[in-house]
Amino acid sequence: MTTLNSIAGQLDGQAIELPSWAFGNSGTRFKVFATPGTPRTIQEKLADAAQVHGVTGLAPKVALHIPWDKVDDYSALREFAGDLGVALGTINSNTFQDDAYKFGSLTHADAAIRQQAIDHHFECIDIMHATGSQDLKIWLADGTNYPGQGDMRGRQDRLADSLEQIYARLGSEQRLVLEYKFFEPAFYHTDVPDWGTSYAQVAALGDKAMVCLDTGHHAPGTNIEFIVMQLLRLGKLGSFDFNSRFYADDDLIVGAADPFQLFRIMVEVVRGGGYGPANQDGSSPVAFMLDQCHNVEDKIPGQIRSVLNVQEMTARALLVDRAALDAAQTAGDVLGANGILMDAFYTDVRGDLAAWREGRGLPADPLAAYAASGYQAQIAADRVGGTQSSWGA
Ligand code: PSV
Ligand code: MN
Ligand code: MN
Repeated sequence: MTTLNSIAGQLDGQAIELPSWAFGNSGTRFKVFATPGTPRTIQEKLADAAQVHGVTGLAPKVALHIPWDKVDDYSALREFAGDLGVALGTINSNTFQDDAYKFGSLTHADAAIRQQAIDHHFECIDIMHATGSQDLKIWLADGTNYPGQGDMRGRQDRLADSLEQIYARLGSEQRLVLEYKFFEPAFYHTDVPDWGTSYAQVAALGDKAMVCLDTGHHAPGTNIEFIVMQLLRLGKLGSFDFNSRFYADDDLIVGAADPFQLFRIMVEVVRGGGYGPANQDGSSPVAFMLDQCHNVEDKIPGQIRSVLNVQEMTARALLVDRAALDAAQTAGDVLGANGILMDAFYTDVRGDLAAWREGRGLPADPLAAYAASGYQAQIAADRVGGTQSSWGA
């Protein structure tokens, strides 16, 4: 049996990017609950994200959503983040909140609106140069609600053309990741509904275009780890948006709804070479990001819980005795092979990870350390007045 000691080194350097929007108020279409201390600016969101990194050592980057996190000077924002001990990460474009995009953005039949959406992505690439970000993440709300409403083929062709123009603007170190989602906000057809469509679109672009897999964007019962395996096999898994779901795109804390699924995903990530330091040819490994909203729980502890969940399942995945598993699989030992996987899954790594943290100057219990820090009371007292930032604001 592999012990945590033998894989501890592989946990060093694990980085899970936090979404800036997880720190703002969010809710459902019924109610957005205000929480005392909610950031009013992107600078305050960065300060909160730095708290998560400070107690876990796992979250050195923060993803921005444009225009939610729009500022005048991105180089200054980069410096501000650096002073807090974090860096700016993925830039997320947003073509889902303007009236102009009611019938689509990069797929729109009207050339002027399509150009507006392309120009927005050019602006995002300019921002990436200033922030030092590697990835431009594109998620499109494009789709239709009724059969016959749009020409699905024409929309796919226009999407390919739009992406080609955006791709051509990328710097040599920059990547484009295309996120898929099977439904919502469109309910009849979505223009990038599945990994196959995303793969087909990015494969036509080139090496710097990859697929983004959001764990909440699949139909119930989908074998997500199979998709992870296939995309890694094809060299096209660029990034994860981690979260968990019970029903639709719930955006709950990763690993909360189905820890076993997170484990199975991480097993395939490790198996497929998607985990670890940058590849020797300089290409990046898979980027791990959270895409969550905290509707009723405190946001900073919610993010701390999330990155710890990812670390725990990564550790358990690294504990899988690969040689024994290969042998059992080859021998057709069905229950033996399954037992080897389950042994790793059922290993409680929490005590060992607390020791791992202490060995690196981090608190053994990050949630307790955050609670004891007084930060939550401080921001609740300080951040009065102004407009609390919320999802989409
Ligand atoms: C869409 O549901 C999505 O997962 C995309 O990643 C967006 O950018 C994000 O949510 C916004 O929260
Ligand atoms: Mn997402
Ligand atoms: Mn989503």
